[in-house]
Order: sequence, then structure tokens, then C-alpha cells
Amino acid sequence: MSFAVTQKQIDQFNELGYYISEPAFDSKMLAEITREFDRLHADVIRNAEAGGDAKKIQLARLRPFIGEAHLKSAVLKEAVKASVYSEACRALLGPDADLYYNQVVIKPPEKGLPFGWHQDTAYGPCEPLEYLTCWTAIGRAYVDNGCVWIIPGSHKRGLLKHVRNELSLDAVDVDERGAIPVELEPGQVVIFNSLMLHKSGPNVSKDVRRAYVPQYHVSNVITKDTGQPHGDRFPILRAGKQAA
Ligand SMILES: O=C(O)CCC(=O)C(=O)O
Repeated sequence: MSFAVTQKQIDQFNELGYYISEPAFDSKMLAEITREFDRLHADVIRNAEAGGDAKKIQLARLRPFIGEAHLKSAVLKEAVKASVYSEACRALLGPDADLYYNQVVIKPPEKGLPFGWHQDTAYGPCEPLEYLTCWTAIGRAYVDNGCVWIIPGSHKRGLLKHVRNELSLDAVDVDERGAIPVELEPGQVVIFNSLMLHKSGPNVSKDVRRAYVPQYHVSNVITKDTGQPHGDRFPILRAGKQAA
């Protein structure tokens, strides 16, 4: 299946800051990814329990963010290069693009924790400031299992002030008018600008909510403060062609 981005999707991305793809992974791949998620989650819980820090154990159980997933799983190292992502890079970033970061985010049934309004760029301001976040539903994502919410058009507000709280980095004074839940079928991806204000709700359902969240930027991005190379720098596109 081709995930070439249409002009309509590009226009929507520019105007509203996001578009939603058709399901991008078949059921066999989704089952493999699900197994990898559960393996990585079990590792994270085991490591946290071995460390003995109660807060880390709670986060590992109730809202794990497992970063650099492509280095921890051969399946995810393949997934990160999927056509839905490389075509988004080609259309929205240009011929040279790198993986910036990729995370596995899991919310267990009935007790998965919410995550407050923020812009991804706030985590590590870089030059250029904007990149792509590709929030991918590995199973169905819906309001009651803690799907992501966005405020269409909020990428035009620029980088907002954020404050660090115990469990998160939160944007301040968010005007939530126009916020929408992004409910997705398994394998669908919402591709949004890293300046998009987004959050996710608690999981009050009986389902596990699994999301894979790779992010991409143009190559040679630098960290604003230090001028040093930024992110994972795992090549995705070179001169418009899929990198090896
Ligand atoms: O998947 C989630 O619950 C939140 C993910 C998120 O906001 C992020 O990765 O920036």
C-alpha cells in the first residue's frame, strides 16, 4: 500500500498541523509489534523493581515511555522505516530526513495515567524548531483507553512556556477551545507538527492502550543551546531515497 501524502493532507498539515493516515501495518505486523511492546514493558518493570525506587516502579507500571525503541527491538528498527513515515518525511521535510527519537507508550487497563498538554519541541528546543511526531495506534485508540487529544491549529502559536511537574512537562495557560480526541483504528497514524499542543487521557477501559511514537526531522538538526547534533540521527531518507 502506498502512503504517498496527498496535496490535501499537506494542506491540512500546514493549516491545522496534522493529518491522519489509513491503517499502515497489517495484522501480522501489529501482532509482532504488540509482542515487542509487552516484552519491553516487562523489562522496564523488572528493571524498575530491581532499582527499588517507588516512583519509578509506579511509572513503569502505569505509564511507561520506552525511548530509543529501535535500539531495543529488531521489529521496531524495521517499523521505524515504514512507508507511512518515510512518505510523511518526504512530503513534509524534504529529501533528507532522520529519525529524531522513537518511543513505546503503554497505558494499562483501568489505571493508565493521563499526560498533560504539551508541545514535543519543548522537550529539547532545536534548530529548526519543528519536526514530525507520528503517533501510531498499535491497537484501537479511543477516549476511554487514553487516546491522544490535539488542538488543531495550535502549532501556529509558536513554542509556549512549559513548566516541569513531577511526572511531566506541561504547557502553561493552554486555551483548550477546539481540542479534539484522535480516535484511531489499529495501525492508523496521526502525523502532527512538533509544536502541536497535545495530551492524552487516562485509561479507564479494560483494554491496554499501545502507541508507537517515532519522530522525524530534517538531517543535521542542532540542539539550540549547545549547537551540538540533536537526536538519534538514524537516517531515513537521503536524496529522496529510503536510507538503508
Ligand atoms: O501516548 C501518550 O499517551 C502521550 C504521548 C505523547 O504525548 C508524546 O509522546 O509526546
